[in-house]
Amino acid sequence: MHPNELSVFLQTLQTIVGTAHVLSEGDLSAWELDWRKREQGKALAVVRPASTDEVARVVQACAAAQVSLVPQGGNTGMVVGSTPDASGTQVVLSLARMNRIRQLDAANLTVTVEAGCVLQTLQEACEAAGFLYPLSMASEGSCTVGGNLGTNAGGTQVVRYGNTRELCLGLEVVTAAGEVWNGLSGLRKDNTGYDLRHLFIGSEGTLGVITAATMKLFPSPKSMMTAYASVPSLDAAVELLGLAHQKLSSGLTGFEVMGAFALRLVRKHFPQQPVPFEGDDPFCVVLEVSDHDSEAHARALLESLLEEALQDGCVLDAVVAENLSQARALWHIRESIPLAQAQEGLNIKHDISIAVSRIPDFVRETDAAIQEAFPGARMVNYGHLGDGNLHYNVQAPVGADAEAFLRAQEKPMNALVYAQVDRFNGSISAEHGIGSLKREKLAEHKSPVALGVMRAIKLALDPHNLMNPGRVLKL
Ligand code: FAD
Ligand code: 2HG
Ligand code: ZN
Repeated sequence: MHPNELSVFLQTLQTIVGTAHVLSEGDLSAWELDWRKREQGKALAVVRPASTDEVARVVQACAAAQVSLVPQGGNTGMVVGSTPDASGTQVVLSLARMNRIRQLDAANLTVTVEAGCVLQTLQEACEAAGFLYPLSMASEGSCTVGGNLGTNAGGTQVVRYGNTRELCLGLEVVTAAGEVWNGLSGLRKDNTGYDLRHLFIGSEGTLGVITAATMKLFPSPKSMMTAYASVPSLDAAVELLGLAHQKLSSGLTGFEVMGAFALRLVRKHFPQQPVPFEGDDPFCVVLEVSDHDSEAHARALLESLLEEALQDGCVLDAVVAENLSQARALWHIRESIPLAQAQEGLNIKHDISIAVSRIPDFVRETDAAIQEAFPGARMVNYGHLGDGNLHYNVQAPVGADAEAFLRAQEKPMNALVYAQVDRFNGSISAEHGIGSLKREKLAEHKSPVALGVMRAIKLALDPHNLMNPGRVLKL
């Protein structure tokens, strides 16, 4: 853009959102560098609107100047989707100031909230009103409702409540043309043609900007009880999951698995954090039961499940949290794994899903293939076993330079793992999305028919390719 044009464009943005909320100088790395530090981008400007109307006017101004936009929430995404590319020509549209909870409708069991509201803030506000907003993940202190919807985030409660898509009843969206679509109905039944909300959920900012959403609430359970168990194998973990479904039914609200090396990383990088069972059992699980009767009832259910599992041999040892702070500490072990991995150094991630029943075979075969092709590679295998989502991650061999390992081995490692995922009829992105990191892989692993339909939708809604271009799809 010519300097005069640029100055006029920035002035237009300043008129819309206020001078203080158009950042184009100084250290913008908080908006330009992705959480995993995979790519450092360069923004033309960071724009921080405070209302839906301001978002619409910013989008219109960008469209008029043919400037592309990157919607950003908490910038905790894992696939390089929320930061600008390195060209210095993209505007980062930060939704952080749009953080109001607009309405909590107790009778309708819904909450209408702006896109920039931090997930934990929403959880806490709902809890204070006697309701559960169940979406939960380790990034909840910074990720936002808009980012959760943009990525269709999963997290630790999917086994009972589903992912973000299943929690969403309505959206307010600013389209690529800068129009506002108000679809905040809060209806559980509405068969009036195509359900547009599902197009925008999981579209990673490539079709429009989500400015608000109406989300489902649930009555707060009387009690939530957490157990931590070591298991002799992944087969045993799957057996325990089956038993938990049988005995707890919809009371089972969390079921996470953690491999021995993932736990070793937590012990190494967070030595102050106690981790049960010093031995190196191959896997441990965190499981949670929610109960609408009483704490005693929840405890009895969980203890009876664990007794049976110990007798069957699918559990080697187990502890049940005595109180809320112990429960939090057990969950904290699981939630610390991505941070411990980051401390250990750059790593290769595979956020994959496979039918739960086939996960043990997948891991056995793929672990062996990796050890043969990449001797010494360290498997950081953990994740949301309850819904079939593994974080099948890889750390460089001991002593190897992590950056060099990543540069040389990420592509062949991805190829090996994703070929296995295809063989097992799984998905190469269970919950993190595609961003720019997995865009080439999507083209290789998704059916050409599906890709064609996706391209047609993108071009229909964003014909000038200004909404988060280069993410998800290559046009
Ligand atoms: P951002 O990172 O800012 O954006 C993510 C994508 O959404 C981008 O493509 C962006 O353009 C788009 N977007 C953001 N806001 C909007 C909007 N208003 N309208 C349209 N598009 C928008 N993810 C899981 O699914 N499950 C987990 O368990 C989980 N655990 C995590 C743990 C850690 C420690 C970390 C760092 C991340 C984790 N994540 C997890 C990934 C990440 O937190 C989620 O993807 C989260 O939903 C991103 O929210 P955000 O506000 O940070 O979005
Ligand atoms: C989690 O479940 C997140 O902890 C992050 O989805 C996964 O870092 C990862 O690979
Ligand atoms: Zn996850």
